[in-house]
Amino acid sequence: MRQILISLTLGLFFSFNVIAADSLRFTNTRIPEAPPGASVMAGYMEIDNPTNKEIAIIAVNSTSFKTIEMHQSKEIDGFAKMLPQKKLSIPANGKLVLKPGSYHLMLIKPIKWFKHNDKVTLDFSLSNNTDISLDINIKKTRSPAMKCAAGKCGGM
Ligand SMILES: [Cu+2]
Repeated sequence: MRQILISLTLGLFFSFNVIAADSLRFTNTRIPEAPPGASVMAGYMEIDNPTNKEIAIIAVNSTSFKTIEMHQSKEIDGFAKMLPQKKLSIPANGKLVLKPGSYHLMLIKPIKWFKHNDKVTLDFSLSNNTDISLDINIKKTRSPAMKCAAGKCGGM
């Protein structure tokens, strides 16, 4: 009887651990290089949620930037606008793609000029009370650098 109890407890503990480790998965993470002196950079990535519960990103922080906002680019009355988001929700067993012209991270006021192959660390705070840190390399790209509409970046 005692042995059955122990294995039951272990079984529960083990499956709990598996669920806990099974959080958001980030792929194709990239931050395009911006010209020297640029006040903002953009972060793009694909985020998969392999769990059975919706998980939201509720904050993103980094020691490399003054502040990081979550934005959605949208065309409103013919003008491209960036709408600050309080959170980015990734549906259960679903996916959210951060890409130019859509959802993205707005990396505001880099502490220095980050150039090709420099690395920055982003810390994601999730709604399930976990944190995920990602190291992302700056990449020089051929696509034009993202501009803030009319000099406005979110609440700035
Ligand atoms: Cu933006």
